[in-house]
Amino acid sequence: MIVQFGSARIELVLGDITTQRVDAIVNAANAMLAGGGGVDGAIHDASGPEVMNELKRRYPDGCPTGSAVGTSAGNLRAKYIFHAVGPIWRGGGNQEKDLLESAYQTCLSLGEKLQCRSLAFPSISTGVYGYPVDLAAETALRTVATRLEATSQLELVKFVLFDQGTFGGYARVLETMLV
Ligand code: AR6
Repeated sequence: MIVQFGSARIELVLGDITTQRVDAIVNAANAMLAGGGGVDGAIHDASGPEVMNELKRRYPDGCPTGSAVGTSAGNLRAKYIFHAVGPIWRGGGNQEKDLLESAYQTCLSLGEKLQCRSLAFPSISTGVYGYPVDLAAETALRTVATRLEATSQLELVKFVLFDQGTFGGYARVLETMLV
């Protein structure tokens, strides 16, 4: 599913983010930048150990929730990895929405600063961190679409969704944004 926003497009893909051909791949990391399971584990496995070494060297204090930091991409086809820290879902009354939006905004800013033309996001926070997919999709897609419509040299933002349920959740939200 591909939708145009301004001069850029948002594409939803069912698949594995580590194999995407884009300028930057976004990781769903934790605040310690310590690696883990899910998409974080897959990205570190595929990129190789130099990415973790770079994280430890450049960001020894980790990264606050709602922000992101950039590294090189090791063995991946991308130029950069943006390690974004989404919020843990605690019922919705603990600034989860603002923190999730801020994680996406930081990645978009990094992409613009590094003159990326294409970015790939996973569904940040909806795995181990428990954020409901429909709510996360709403925030993710609206944040990206608004930014693309306003000012951006980005040409393509892909959401690479790992399972059919997550893909369906994002597709339903994107459809509501067409009208
Ligand atoms: N490509 C794309 N999406 C993937 C992949 C992949 N290869 N593998 C899993 N996903 P999660 P979170 C999906 O748990 O909720 C880690 O341990 C997955 O199905 O990876 O932000 C970190 O170190 C789900 O839809 O991230 C943190 O401690 C989505 O990616 C914590 O988990 C996000 O699930 C972060 O939790």
